[in-house]
Amino acid sequence: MSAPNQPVTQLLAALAGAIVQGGIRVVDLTVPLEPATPTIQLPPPFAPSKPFSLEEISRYDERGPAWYWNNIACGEHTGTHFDAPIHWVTGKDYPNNATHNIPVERFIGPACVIDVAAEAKANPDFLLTREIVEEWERRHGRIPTHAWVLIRTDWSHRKAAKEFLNAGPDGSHTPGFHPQCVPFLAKERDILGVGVETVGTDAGQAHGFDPMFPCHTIMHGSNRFGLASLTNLDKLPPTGAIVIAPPLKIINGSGSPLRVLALVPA
Ligand code: 23J
Ligand code: MN
Repeated sequence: MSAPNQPVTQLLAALAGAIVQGGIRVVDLTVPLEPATPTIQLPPPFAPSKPFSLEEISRYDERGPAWYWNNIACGEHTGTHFDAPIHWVTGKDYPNNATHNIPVERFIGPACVIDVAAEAKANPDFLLTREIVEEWERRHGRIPTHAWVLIRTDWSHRKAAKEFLNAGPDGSHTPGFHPQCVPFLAKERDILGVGVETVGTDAGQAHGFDPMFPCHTIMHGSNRFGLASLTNLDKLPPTGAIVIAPPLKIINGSGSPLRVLALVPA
């Protein structure tokens, strides 16, 4: 080992102390995983994703007298989950674009929380524009490099799947990103990725946008990530939190359910 970097050693000691003593609050941005956890519903002819399920292996019984455990099943994109660049055809040729080989430092970054809850309440098809992000920057400062940009819509307050998915005969009506906003965030602000409270990073009507599914198409086409079905974004400050979001190390995984934590000044 080389000589320890004294300022960084002190920084990490201070961080550990503040987590233990409460100067830093750890906020859980994860929704509970259960069979009722809503998953994206694609229209035919597209193949569906499995919901979450638990199958008991043993519970202190003849199948295992001293132990309880389960088999689990679900799609990679179930509940609070990570979208890797390889998830979309536009991101398929990047090196290190899957859950097992993305450099791990890219799972951790400063959080910029853009509050559009009032807009999403008034209009379920609300789309975040570049202009709104630039207005946010005038108030809170420029989005730093390698940030997680989290869109607070309060959509996670809709606990029932019907209200959360908000499907009509013409598909889902849930908020998301305007197509012109996504290249701005990915290329002009060099973010790690975006995080949303809805079932996917694209708006419910994004199948009809140009390009279709602009957040998936452009974010993953720029080697960036997505976090979907987040909650508790209303407990985060606009700036100053750190988000930690490492997916499972699935070989060639397109994403995975994960626990997302935010470190917040108390
Ligand atoms: C597959 C196809 C379309 C979409 C998605 C998945 C997601 O939103 C996802 O979970 O990545 S829009
Ligand atoms: Mn996904």
